[in-house]
Amino acid sequence: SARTPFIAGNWKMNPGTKNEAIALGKEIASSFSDSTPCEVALFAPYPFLDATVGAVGSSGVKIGAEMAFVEEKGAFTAAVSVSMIKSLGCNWALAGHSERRCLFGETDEDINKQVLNLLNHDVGCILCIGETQAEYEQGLVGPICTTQLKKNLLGVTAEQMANVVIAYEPVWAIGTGLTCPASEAQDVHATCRGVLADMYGAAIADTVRIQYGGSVTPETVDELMAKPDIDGALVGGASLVAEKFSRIINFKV
Ligand code: G2H
Repeated sequence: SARTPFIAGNWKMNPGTKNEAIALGKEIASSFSDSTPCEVALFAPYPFLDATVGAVGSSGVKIGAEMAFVEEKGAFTAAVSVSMIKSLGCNWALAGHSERRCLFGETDEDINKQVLNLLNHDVGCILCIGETQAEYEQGLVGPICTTQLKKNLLGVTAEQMANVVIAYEPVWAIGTGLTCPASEAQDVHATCRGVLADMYGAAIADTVRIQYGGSVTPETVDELMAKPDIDGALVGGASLVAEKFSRIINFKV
């Protein structure tokens, strides 16, 4: 396809110190070259965003926030706005990661507001969707992904979809070492692309990158990336080990 693959690291509440973030950012940036077959971004904790932007320098690796609050400024203790992260040189953010949904109670409506706010600030958005283990066992993968896409993208224009990437992350595969088999992930990605086609038309749906996330490793990335509707990966644990993440971004097709 004409879609440029996109692989991102989600550091979550790691690494532990600014110096570790700098070292990891530098090492990852040094493995990104003209022959790297994808766009690369790292999502870092707020206190380390500035230093990580500096660490990757002019390598071309993009740095983003793991979420951005929907208000512009004011009395919102501990919250961080899109304009704040933009002022650090970050033009990407995640929205709707399952940990935000499950552990912090973010609703589909909250996530929809975050997505719209990012796009209205011209910041790229990786919208994370995916079913829980219980939903998976009940055969609800298609309906859950469809509902999340429709609710979370409500009001997003066709033009704004150029700044949207979808990450399909089955919650039961996150941090568990259980990777969703590539063929199963491919089926879900095709379903998601069909939903996007219903919403925006086939031509736009064909341009949207859909990443797979959930225990991606150097051992599983090549097979995933060979699938026609898998356009990248959102990598947690393995993005904290430079050697592993370097191999993942330099996947072999
Ligand atoms: C899923 C993923 C990154 P991990 O959350 O977003 O994490 O690769 O550790 O399963």
